[in-house]
Amino acid sequence: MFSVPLWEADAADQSDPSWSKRSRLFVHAVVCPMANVLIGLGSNLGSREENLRTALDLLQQTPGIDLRAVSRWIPTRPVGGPAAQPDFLNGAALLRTSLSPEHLLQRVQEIELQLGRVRAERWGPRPLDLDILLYEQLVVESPRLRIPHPAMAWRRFVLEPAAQVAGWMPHPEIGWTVRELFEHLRLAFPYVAITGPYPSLNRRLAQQVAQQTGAELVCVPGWLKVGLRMLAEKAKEFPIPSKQRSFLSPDSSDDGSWTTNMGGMPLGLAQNRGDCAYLEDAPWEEFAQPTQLAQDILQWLQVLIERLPSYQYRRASDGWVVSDFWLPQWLAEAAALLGPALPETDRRLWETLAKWIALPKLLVCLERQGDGNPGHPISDPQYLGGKYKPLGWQGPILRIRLARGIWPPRLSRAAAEVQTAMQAMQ
Ligand code: A4P
Ligand code: MG
Repeated sequence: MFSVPLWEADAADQSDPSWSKRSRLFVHAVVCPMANVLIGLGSNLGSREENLRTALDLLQQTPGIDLRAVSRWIPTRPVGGPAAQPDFLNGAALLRTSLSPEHLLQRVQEIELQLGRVRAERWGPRPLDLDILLYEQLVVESPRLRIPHPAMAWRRFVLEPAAQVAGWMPHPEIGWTVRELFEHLRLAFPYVAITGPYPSLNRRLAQQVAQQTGAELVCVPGWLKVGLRMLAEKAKEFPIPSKQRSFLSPDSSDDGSWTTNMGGMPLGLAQNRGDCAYLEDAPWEEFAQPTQLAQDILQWLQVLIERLPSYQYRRASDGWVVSDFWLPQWLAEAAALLGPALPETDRRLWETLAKWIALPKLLVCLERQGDGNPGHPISDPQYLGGKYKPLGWQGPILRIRLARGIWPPRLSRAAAEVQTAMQAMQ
């Protein structure tokens, strides 16, 4: 073991942009015994302040933990959980520790129990809740432990105190610092964009969320009608290779719609609904000729771009807006499909366009199990960001994984999750 850890040298200048990279290298090399850890604290039962103070004392007394900074306590309204539970007092602490993430979890759970925590229901009232928000630049995904804490990136009761003690700490998956996440939360337009590879599910979820929250609903058919109808019609002209025939066949019904058949589950592809036909339930990569399709998408997007200046995201009131699409994803999908064939003029046009598009406070990505992995990378906003930076997504993202098997899935759980996230952002 080094007597002067690499860590000490790096810690001296945390504003250095290369710092996070070096610290990541360092953690993986396990050279240094001390890691920076951000903890979130909350209490809404008993003597809240005393509970939080005792928790900090117990942490500080733990061998291998050095308490470096503590935020102010912030009173907050409960987010999620049973109705009428008491208000919380929240805070954050920065530690340096030699404990592994698993040992630290064990220790914080012991402290929660010592303070009378009973795990009765999720998000229920508790004398003490200790969450490990960040552990250096580690990403941990196990059944018992997830780091970064999956909801930290959009929760006000987490980010506000966290920014006081560890504003400089980068979120390893998003790439923004805690301070940048908090600024985004404070300043971004109150807009939630719902995306994912199945447009009809995006639409149903957006409708449910808008209904439950009173948010303004912005739907694809409302302003992309012409483009999508043309696209749907175009899709019908594609030659379909024989191996895909059973998967994509003209429907026998009068309206001329197509259906796909995935494992016996019929899915609409291009359906005529009155005067408005639109693509449905067909991820781009499943089309016979993705490159051709991408070029068509680009053409229709030109139409959209011409119409955009007349479209206003903002309305008179300051209420929430929820959309059943996230425009840059389509642009990025087209760009990713076309690769180097993407014309330079289009590239520049969209970079300009990207600056006009309201940045969602939260991007919700509906995923089916299997999406987002190498089999279906194109539906993943972060993958797209890697492929085509200006249109990719780097901000907070709520991924909702839909159960396998039931198709189309019920979306009430997903809608409740989005609603809780919206509550947490206020
Ligand atoms: N677990 C996984 N990852 C972690 C992590 N990074 N840190 C596991 C800590 N624990 C982690 O947690 C359930 C299980 O999560 C643990 O057994 C552990 O193995 P829990 O503390 O038993 O239950 P919980 O806290 O009810 O559930 P959860 O999902 O952790 O909820 P959160 O995210 O902690 O949110 N509103 C306000 N205003 N202020 C709050 O502090 N807190 C919550 C709880 C909800 N609403 C709130 C607040
Ligand atoms: Mg918890």
